[in-house]
Amino acid sequence: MPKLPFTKSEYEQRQESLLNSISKNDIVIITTNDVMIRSNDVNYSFRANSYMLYLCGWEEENSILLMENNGSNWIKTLYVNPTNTEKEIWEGRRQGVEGARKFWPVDNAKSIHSLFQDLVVVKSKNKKIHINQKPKYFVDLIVENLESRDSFDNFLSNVNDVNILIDKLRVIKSNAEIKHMRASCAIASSAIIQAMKKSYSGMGEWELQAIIEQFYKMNKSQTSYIPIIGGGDNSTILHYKKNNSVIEEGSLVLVDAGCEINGYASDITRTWPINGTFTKEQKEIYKIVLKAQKAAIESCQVGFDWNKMHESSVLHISEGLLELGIIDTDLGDIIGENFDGRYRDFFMHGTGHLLGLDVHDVGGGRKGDDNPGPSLQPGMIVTVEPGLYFSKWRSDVSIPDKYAGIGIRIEDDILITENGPEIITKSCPKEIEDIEVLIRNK
Ligand SMILES: [Mn+2]
Repeated sequence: MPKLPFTKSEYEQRQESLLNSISKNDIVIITTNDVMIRSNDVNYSFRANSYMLYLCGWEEENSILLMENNGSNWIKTLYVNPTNTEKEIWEGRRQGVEGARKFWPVDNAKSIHSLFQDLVVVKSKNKKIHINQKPKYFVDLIVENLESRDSFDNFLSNVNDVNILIDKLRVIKSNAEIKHMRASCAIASSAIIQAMKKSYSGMGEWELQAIIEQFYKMNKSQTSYIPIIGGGDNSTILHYKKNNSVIEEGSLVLVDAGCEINGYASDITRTWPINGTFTKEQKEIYKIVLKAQKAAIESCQVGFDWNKMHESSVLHISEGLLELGIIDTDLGDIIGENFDGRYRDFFMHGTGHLLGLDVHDVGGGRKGDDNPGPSLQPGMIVTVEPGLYFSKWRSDVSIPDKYAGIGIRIEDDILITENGPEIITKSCPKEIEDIEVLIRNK
């Protein structure tokens, strides 16, 4: 019997919460993701769409969840790949219609090949369709059945975006979701500790990546994004992922590497000296980022505006830049009127994001988003990750020589609770002394 990450009743609660805000005359369609080709017959590993995972935990490709009201009840039907011996010999066993109906939190299951005919009926009743996305496999399923020159857009014209309604639910994590998130954070924290312990001057960035990914695999987990392992000047590239350079003696290495448990992501960053001892300059910058990060975490209080954490970290980053003379002007100029001041030369990203089934989880809230975030509520999980980056190669800003090649980011995952912020990645050290002891006493 397949084991789903949540109880049937938890999935049903999520479905009901969504359907409460949908008219009984409408239908909801949740599609999963496309299978993406890597090279000829080789595909990228498939990951189901997060909305599909959230509403029913279905992980197979080429599937649709359709929810329609019959006048008194919402009927939830999963359209899936039917069993097919020939295909299963090559691609692996399928749950098929029977498995989906028996074990998944839906009322009914059908073959994906009958979806089109059912949609024709839906269309004839002129129902509005709320959908999460229109991936290629879904468009193809419809277009290949169209007889005339009718287009997909003509066929499915009465369509509405359902995501924002589900996002409101996904933003607040249930106790069971928090349990998966804690597990994900614990594995990622331990993996980074392993990487710190095995650090030595002259090792390859790829070796640290291998240590971390091995730890994930050994714990039946996987990366939630391509790890960033940047030694020396590579630590200043925000989304560096080549991970193919040697980490020279005296360099810092920035490691941003989260994992995934039952679809739930962790996202953690630590920066450390590869030889186990911070230089004076590395310490100076590290202390600024750490102070900013701690202040931002303190701003993760119930009811606080989302932007407060960014403002807290910007204040400390800016004060630090001023104190070290890296930006030589007044504090107001560095912070800027709308927090768009000169600090952005060296701290170019936001302070955090929501975390959940997606690493950059739904729910918005980041400055500049169309959907201004809600104030922080219990059950939200956010990252807090200020950084400072001084690239050697940049000519658009002036960087003191002694700081060139230093990139530092410190990132923890924070659960918002009535009792204040809870750091769920706290088992991973971030104090200078603790990191040094860990690397030197390996
Ligand atoms: Mn992050």
